[in-house]
Amino acid sequence: MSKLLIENDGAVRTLRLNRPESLNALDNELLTSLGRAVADADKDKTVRCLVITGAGRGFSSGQDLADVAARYKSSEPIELGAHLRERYNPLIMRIRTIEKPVIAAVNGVAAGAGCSLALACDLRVATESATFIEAFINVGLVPDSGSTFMLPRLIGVARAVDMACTGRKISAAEALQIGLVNQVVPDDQLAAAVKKLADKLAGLPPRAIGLTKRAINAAWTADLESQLDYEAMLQTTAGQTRDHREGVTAFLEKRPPQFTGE
Ligand code: LHQ
Repeated sequence: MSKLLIENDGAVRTLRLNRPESLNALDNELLTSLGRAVADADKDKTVRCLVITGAGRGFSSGQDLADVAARYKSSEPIELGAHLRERYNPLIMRIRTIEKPVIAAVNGVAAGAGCSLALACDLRVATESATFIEAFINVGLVPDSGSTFMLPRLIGVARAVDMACTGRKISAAEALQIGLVNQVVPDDQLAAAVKKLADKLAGLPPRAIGLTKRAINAAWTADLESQLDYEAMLQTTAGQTRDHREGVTAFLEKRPPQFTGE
């Protein structure tokens, strides 16, 4: 059985981490497959929205600690930076830069790099029983895979420090309250809620969505003046799409727009 299941439903592609016995711990094979699958979705014009979720009762428990166990049995110094640079960082960059919306459908615990993975997505829909744990501190590590970048931006510095330094478990209800997730739904309604959101996003003009994501990414590190200029530049591009023309024409003709991605 593949460690990553790829499912297509119209223009929505779902990537399902499939190691339920370890709550979808991330081993090298799964990380490689996930990176490839995001790159493939980027190239595939029929995909307009990507969903990342987990099989079984977990979203992802982060780095597979069994997969790296050998290092801890040896007296050699442990070097984790190379592992992050090679496996995690390119994946996180791919998710942030793919010009399509990426939804994390958080079906259970998201811990360590599994939490970072959820944070790297554009939107998070969680079940009522989902939890978020910046588990790194519990094993003597700093948050990685983008958590130190995403967390303070999503929930503010004080809350980010709380999560990162205590490693405490955040419930879905608290995650919603602090802005860590966009939506919380009953456990048995996750698939339906995610489908509704993903179909909505997939029906919107893809180029404008991609450029919006680019603008919001840039805003995190920009000053106002350069961001205003960047918006104007992106708007020049968006303004020249057929979808923009279609959106305005449809509005004036009082009919629903048909966006084609051109
Ligand atoms: C696991 C894991 C797991 C393997 C549960 N690995 N099997 C980057 C670079 C390189 C190295 C280090 O790390 C990093 C970044 C990171 O991600 S560091 C953080 C790594 N993750 C963790 O420390 C989380 C460890 N897991 C837990 O704390 C708990 O399992 C959580 C809170 C996620 C869930 O607790 P429970 O719901 O009580 O489930 P459980 O603990 O009983 O786990 C179920 C099974 O999954 C169990 O296996 P078993 O054979 O006993 O049923 C666990 O051993 C296995 N599992 N996480 N990361």
